[in-house]
Amino acid sequence: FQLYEHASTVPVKSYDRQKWQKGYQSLKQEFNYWIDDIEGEIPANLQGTLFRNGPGLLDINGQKIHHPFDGDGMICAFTFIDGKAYFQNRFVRTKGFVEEQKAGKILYRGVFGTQKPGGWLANAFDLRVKNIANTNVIYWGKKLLALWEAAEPHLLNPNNLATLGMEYFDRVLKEGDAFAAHPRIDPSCEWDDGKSRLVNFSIKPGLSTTITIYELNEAGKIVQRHAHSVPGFAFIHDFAITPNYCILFQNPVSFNPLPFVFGLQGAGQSIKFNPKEPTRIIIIPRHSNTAISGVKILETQAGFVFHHANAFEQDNEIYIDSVCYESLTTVDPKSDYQETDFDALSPGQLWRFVINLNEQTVRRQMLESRCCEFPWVHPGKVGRPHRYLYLGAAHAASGNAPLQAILKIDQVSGERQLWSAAPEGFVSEPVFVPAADAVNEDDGWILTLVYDSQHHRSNLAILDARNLHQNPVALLHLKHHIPYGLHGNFTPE
Ligand code: 3ON
Ligand code: FE
Repeated sequence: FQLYEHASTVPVKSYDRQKWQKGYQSLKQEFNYWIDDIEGEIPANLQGTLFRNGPGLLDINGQKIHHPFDGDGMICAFTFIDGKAYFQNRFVRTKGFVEEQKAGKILYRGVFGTQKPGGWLANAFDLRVKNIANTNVIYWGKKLLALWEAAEPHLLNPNNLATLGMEYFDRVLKEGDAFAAHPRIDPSCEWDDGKSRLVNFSIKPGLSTTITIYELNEAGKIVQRHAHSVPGFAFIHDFAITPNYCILFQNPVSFNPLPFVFGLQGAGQSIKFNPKEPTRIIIIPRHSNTAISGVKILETQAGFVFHHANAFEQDNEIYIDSVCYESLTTVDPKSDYQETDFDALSPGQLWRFVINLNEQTVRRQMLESRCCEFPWVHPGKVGRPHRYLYLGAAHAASGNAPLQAILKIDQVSGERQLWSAAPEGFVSEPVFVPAADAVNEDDGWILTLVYDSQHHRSNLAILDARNLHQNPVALLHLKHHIPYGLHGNFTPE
């Protein structure tokens, strides 16, 4: 009996690692076609384009890259017109991509451990940065921009995804300047006549770190730029905004440049998490008329945050919901990312941090313990109190696992809705698109790419955000797979 009882409590895995791995194969071909293999029906009033970015190559002519975050950026576009969908994918023609494709071999080191062949001697003292343009893509001010946080944006043609060059915003950026991959769009900027603004940041790390904030108007022009120095090294991937503030998390990490400089490992692998030090929350006013004058830094428990869901101000406090890990997992130079032991890693979990500026305190509370990543809210709620949150999530309620489900959290009722693609499917970031005639905050669709490991191809799932757990409204079958990606945005234009 004991044996039987034991067996029944051992959870059956919702995924097979060998099947999960197959989603990390390069897609070398570039396509454009009308999607004709569709289950269900594309809503007729879903009009516009979903752009998304991610590593398209996991090898350079057979030479494996060390980690997907080092993969060359490949843009996918799904254009919805009158109930039909057109698909395109195209690599960003970065300098490094063009050179490496021509040479047929790895010519650049990557931040996450990709090395040129030939051992450490061949890599030592090569501190060049390959701008791989692989993290996000956004249409703003009539420009389609491919983003990678350690260098300048690439400008693309929104119609055919051709690379047009670098974007310097009327020379406000200088060659090699960073521009983060996580811009936020303030849907109505109080001191810009309620017009929308794109707010972004850049990081220049060192013994102290310079954080620069950029605000772009609807025409795509940088109308505000301010730089601030904070003590210590910082690795900051994302941030959040409210009408008055930018909020950045300086996770407790330190950087030892020597193994990177001497060719032993990538810069990102030389970042170490310090669990005994606090996370610092950096609050930067967006204009001069706020409750605080200048930058404020508050402390909370150690943790590592890549992504924030949203922030807002309420009763003189700042709320920020973020996906937090117990620590930062470093990418081991000897390890193979495809052999990741999910059970050995701590999951990302959703936390709420409440920052009291008057009392200079931070309190935090876990909102969701299920393993999750890639948080999204309604674009009209950015910087404002939101009711609903959408995340990629694990199929199982506990433990660390690949993302196979989309989770909707109702922060008013506490209700959860889960749509799962397990056991064969693996999801990506859920992009929320409001319906044109929306009344409620969840009137709209969730768009997510699902890798179908059984057929080795990807599908775009269109889910009704009001009833997320139901079958997709439409499932668009592509003719091929798309490697697991990072971020994207929908534009109704
Ligand atoms: O001093 C430098 C500061 C800096 C900005 C150090 C540095 C060279 C490491 C650096 C550059 C950082 C870069 C280029 C970061 C790029 C990150 C990236 C491409 C992706 C990050 C993704 C994060 C997450 C959480 C993805 C999760 C994915 C899943 C759960 C599904 O597969
Ligand atoms: Fe990100």
